[in-house]
Amino acid sequence: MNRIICLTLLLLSTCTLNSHETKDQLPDKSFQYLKLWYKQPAARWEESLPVGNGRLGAMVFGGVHQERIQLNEDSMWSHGLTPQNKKGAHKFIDQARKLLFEGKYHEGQRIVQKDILAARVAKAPSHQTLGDLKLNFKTSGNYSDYRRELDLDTAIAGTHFKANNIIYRREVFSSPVDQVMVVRLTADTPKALSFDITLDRLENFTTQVLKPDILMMSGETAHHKDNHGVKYLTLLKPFLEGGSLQINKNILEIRKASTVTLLLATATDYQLKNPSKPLTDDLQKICQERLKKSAAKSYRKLKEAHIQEHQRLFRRVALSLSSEDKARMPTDERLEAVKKGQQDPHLMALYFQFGRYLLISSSRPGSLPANLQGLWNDKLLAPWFGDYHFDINIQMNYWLAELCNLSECHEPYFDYVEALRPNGRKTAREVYDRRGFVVSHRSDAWLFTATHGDAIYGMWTMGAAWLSQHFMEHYRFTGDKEFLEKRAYPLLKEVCEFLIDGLVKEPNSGKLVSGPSTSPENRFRSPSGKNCSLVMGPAMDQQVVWDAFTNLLEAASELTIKDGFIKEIRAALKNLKPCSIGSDGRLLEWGREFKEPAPGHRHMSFFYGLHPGRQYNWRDTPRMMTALEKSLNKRLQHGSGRLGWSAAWVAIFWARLHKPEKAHDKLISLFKISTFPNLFDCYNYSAKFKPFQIDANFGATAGIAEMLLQSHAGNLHLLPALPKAWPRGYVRGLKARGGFEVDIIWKDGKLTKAVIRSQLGRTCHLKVQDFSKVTINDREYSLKNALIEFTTLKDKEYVILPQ
Ligand code: FUC
Repeated sequence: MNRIICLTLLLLSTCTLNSHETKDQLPDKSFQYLKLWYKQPAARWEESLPVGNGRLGAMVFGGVHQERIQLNEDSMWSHGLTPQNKKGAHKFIDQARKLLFEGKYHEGQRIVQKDILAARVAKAPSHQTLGDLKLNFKTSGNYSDYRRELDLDTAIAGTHFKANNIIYRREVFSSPVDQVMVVRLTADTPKALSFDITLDRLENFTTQVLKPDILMMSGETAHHKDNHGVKYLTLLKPFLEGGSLQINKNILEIRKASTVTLLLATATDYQLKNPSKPLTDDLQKICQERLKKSAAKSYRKLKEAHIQEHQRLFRRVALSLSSEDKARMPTDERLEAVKKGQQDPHLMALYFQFGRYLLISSSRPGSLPANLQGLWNDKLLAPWFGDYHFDINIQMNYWLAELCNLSECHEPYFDYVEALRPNGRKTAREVYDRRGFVVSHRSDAWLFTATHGDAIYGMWTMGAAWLSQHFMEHYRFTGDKEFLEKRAYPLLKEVCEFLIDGLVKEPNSGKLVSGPSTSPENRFRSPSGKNCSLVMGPAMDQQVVWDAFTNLLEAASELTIKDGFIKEIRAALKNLKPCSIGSDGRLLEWGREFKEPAPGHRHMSFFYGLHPGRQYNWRDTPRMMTALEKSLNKRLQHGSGRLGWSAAWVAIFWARLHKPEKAHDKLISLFKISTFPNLFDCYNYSAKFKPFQIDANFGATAGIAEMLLQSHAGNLHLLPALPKAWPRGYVRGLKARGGFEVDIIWKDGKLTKAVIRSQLGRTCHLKVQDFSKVTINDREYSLKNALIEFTTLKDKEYVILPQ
């Protein structure tokens, strides 16, 4: 019996993880069950299956007589008008502040709307589909033995079926190594493949054949002849074993081939460093070179390289929440069963790994960050333009990156935030007359930063500070000092410059507050009976400022920087107005008691300090935690947390509040009302048009990780919110702050073993509930208040066994 079979049997019999297996990366048993699969072709886009290499993506339909492969490229952005800075707006800020301090909310908001906020633009640019690759087969009639799947472990979408007694197979993947999409068609009978190949788009494209056998589609993004944006070019070349290829106008006709491999390459003239200056590279040459290099390799080699690179990231984390018996059922049927109330913890594990798969596939070094649809969009005008929203959405896309051991996939986010800075500095100066940099509540590939739109969402300047949090978190997880010094610190500093220049003393308390600002995208009823959205010092602003200042101070201490600016920040932090609790025990979203016209609003911005911040936890701020819990219950009673990302965020709040059942219920409700058959998040299930929005996929993945491991409160907390529905299981390879990689095994709802690999050699503060003693590498330790502290050596492994 070989080693792999031995291991598989061992795992099957014990269902626990052998810690020594982690290092040499032998496949974990759970990986073979990580497939989304279906018994029928996709009838609509939300049933098709995504592949992507960060930049080049596709949705695969798996049709029998026609295969549709809807293509995407991350920089396919139309252009058009973008909001412009309202220069000199700062002259009106004091006036608005005074009115808000005096309780004249409506009047203050009027000034902001008129004199500070720039206008929204009509016909905003959008991320666009790259087009469709269609394979029209010369077949008709019945078929059987159909199966379509997405293997998360290999990142290959496969289809097979039987027709006229012939078994047909297809594989599609987008290679991060060779930068080409590969489509492979085979049949178990020679000469069985006859089909026509077309490449087209909804508009603005030309398809032609470059003789002898390359299909070329090129053009410029635009929408109904407006909004001209990037230029793009796509080449497709088929490689035949047997059979013939003919050209019929813009169609490649393949007849009687035995095996066909299609290679597709695409390029655009977009450049992130300076989007207003398109690249002048020869797009056709770039694509031709990619095709040439890939064609020099065999299909097996292309596939092997692709799988290896995917698994380098994907296999770092394994999760098992139950036996995998349900994996024998098609994914859509399992989802339906969960909707009807059946338990299926493995579907949760599949969903978790799908979230990791989606990040790997839509965000790799060099690509643009995952947008509102990640990378996958079949429209010219995507929902919310497929843009980057900074008041929750893009940040949620990346909450899993560090936790789930995908630090590299965070890179495009960092590049993008840095690319926003030049415009952001201009906005800080021109609009606010302040140092540092600021962004608006949203931007896109064109990097505009002007504060604009309606006060309810637009008058909010915390976006850059929230974005900067990820830079510090990246350092906390990885300990990458060079990143801290060269990238995180300079950015945090500029963010804090903008923030500190905008703090003013509240007349009554003398404490520092930020504003005018909103609590995105909510409103309150002012004492005069009008719905308003602006105050001085809303809870979220105060929490974001606290977070940014403490991040900067921590970074400065790591880098031993002690300059005047650091002193200034420390002093301002001391005098920053803390959030307050209202007469009914809830945290005050607006810093004062108001009637709430939308008590079940989807945004819960004033929970920032609970998550993604780290201001509040049960040990240090129990009063605030109780207040947040009350606020959350009230919000949920009124219907909050139903829409995709909102539900995912609520699940994380419950995890951080250590309420496992409630966190689990929220995840189940996400399955019940907010998940398409292909497991994509359906943002608004009750709307007529139900848009796909990827943030909840990513947010819920982070939520599942937060239920198993937390490290934001200064200790490494094992199983902080383990629900009854997951009585036994294991997770391998989650990451914790301080540079720890963690495996956890549990049974009957209790920890049985953990393995901590110390990557930086830092002291580990471990929290383990339910036990008074543990052994660490065979040495016995007593726990005080469930806590234990032990020193670690870099690259050493620590086995924790509860006694
Ligand atoms: C935010 C949210 C909306 C939506 C949009 C893309 O503005 O308020 O719900 O998710 O982003």
